[in-house]
Order: sequence, then C-alpha cells, then structure tokens
Amino acid sequence: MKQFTSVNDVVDLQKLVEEALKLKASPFAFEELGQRKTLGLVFLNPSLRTRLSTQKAAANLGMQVMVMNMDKEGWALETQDGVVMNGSTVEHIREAAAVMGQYCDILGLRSFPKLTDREEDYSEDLFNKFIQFAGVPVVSLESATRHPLQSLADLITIQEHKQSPKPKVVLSWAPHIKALPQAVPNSFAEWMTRAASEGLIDFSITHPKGYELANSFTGNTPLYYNQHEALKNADFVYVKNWSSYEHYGQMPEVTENWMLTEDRIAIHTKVMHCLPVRRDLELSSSILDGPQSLVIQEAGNRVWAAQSVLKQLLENL
Ligand code: AN0
Ligand code: CP
Repeated sequence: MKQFTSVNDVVDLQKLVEEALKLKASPFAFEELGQRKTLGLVFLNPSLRTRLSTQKAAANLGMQVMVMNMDKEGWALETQDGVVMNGSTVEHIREAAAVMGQYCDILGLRSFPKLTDREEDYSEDLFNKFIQFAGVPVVSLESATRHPLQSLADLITIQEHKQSPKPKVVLSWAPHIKALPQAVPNSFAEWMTRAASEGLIDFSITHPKGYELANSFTGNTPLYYNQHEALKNADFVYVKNWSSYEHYGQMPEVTENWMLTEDRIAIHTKVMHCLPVRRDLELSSSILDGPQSLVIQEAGNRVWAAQSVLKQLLENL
C-alpha cells in the first residue's frame, strides 16, 4: 500500500480485515516496525475518534506522532493556484504540504467539503494537491468525498459481530439540523459494494427522495425509499445523515420521520453509526443505550483499522 484514500488502495480486502483483527488480539506484535518513523496528523476540521484512534494505532507500532490543528493553530492556507496572495491567506498548500513532508514519513489529512460547489468538492482538489506536494504517503482522515478509515472500521465491526455467513447490511438516512457531507455514506457504500461483490454481505440503501448518492459510489446497490421495507430482516443498520448530492449541499424537505427507533427494527438487528451522533434527532437514545447498539465497539475498532493501514504503509516505505 502506497497511500490510503479509498477502498481502491486496498488490494486484498478480506486480508486487511483479518490483519486488523489480528492486531486487535495482539496490539504490540509490530511495535518495532514504526521505530524512528514519524506520523503527522493534519486537521483542517474537528475530530475526536480519528485523531485519538490514529494516534494510538501509531503508538502501538512504535511511531512518533505529531498533530497539527491547521484550522486553529496554523497559518491561513491558500489552496488555489495562480492567485496573488494579497488577502487573508498567509501560506500556500504547496509549501505547507512540502514542509510537513520534510518532517514526517507518513502524513494524514482531514479536510471536509465546503458543500457549495459540487465540482470543486468532488474533484478533491485540495486533497490531491496535499498528496502531490507532501512527497510522502498520505492517509485520508476524511476528505471531501470519502472517509475510508471509518468504513474499514465498519467492515471490521460487521465481520466481528455477524451471526450468519452473509449478513444483510442496510445504510439508512437519518434526520439532522445541519447539512452534512456525503463522505461517510459514500465511503460506506463504496466499501460495502466491494464486500458484497466478494460475497461477504448483502447491501442495500434507504433514504428519502432527493438524497440519492453519486452513482460512482453506490453502483447497482438496491435502493428503497421506504425505510420499513428496507429494514426487514436487516442484520446491521448503518444510520447516517447526509445532505443532497443532486441539489448539492441542500436539505430537501422530508415530511416522514426517518429517525430510527426500537420499534422499527427486529430484535436481532444491530445498529451502527460513525459518531458523533445527535441523540433523539438522528437516532433514539433508547437504541444508543440498549443492547442493539454497536457504536462504541465500532469506534473502538477505529484503532485496528488505522493500525492495519499504517502497518501496510510502513512495510512499503
Ligand atoms: C462529519 C460528517 O458527517 O462527515 C464527521 C463524521 C465522522 N460529522 C459532522 O460534521 C457532525
Ligand atoms: N467518526 C469519526 O471520524 O469521528 P471524528 O470526527 O470524531 O474523528
């Protein structure tokens, strides 16, 4: 593995999941591998899980970690080329990324979409420039359109908790008061489509009209506008809000209540969410506090997702 920005960087999906579960059983088995190597984690947006789980994963591999909260502590970053920097931006991403590449053997970047210009967000221009100028392997800590470390942790969690050889997994849209990125559901769809193509799961999506994700992420995944129908016999339901792709960054009106409550799922259905979650808006607190929720185990698995990816990158340095 030379970089990690999407499922396409993964050669053998099942092997990566197995590797993550082996690391979970034996966290320090490779504590020599990252000795004298430095990981830089660059955040342009807030984070709890991604920051701490990746830091812990790197520490388990013996790496040094530096965290840069660019949005709060760094110079205001210019990302456009060909502009005279006589405004509020102080440093260009060309220099900033190249300099961080001098200090680090691997870099991670988190950069949310602006949700105003779809073409700009979906071109991943900022992310690609960072990769281009950093000159070292880059791990996505969530880009404008994807969150692969989250999706890997999700797949690990499904593999761990499945009760049948080919569980039914459903991505279910949830309400929110803010327009959120499509990165988490895009990535989840992309990873689950790959897992489905390898016969590991059955995958379907349910959301209200107007919230269709880009076809490049969903492929031929069955889509239901009726949540009740979609959730029948589900083994795992993955709850997440996202804003519209078609009416980009908008929140088309939804008249029905899409919040997942206990009465909407079977007793054996397990519930997942990437977190942070707004209680009783996206997901009922009775589910979150009950035995069907996997959200804490799922967040815990972020460590093993990050560690399996960092291990593969270190082996390729
Ligand atoms: C972000 C999102 O939906 O992409 C990060 C999730 C990991 N969530 C919020 O902004 C609440
Ligand atoms: N799920 C997730 O990525 O959480 P953070 O935004 O807190 O990192």
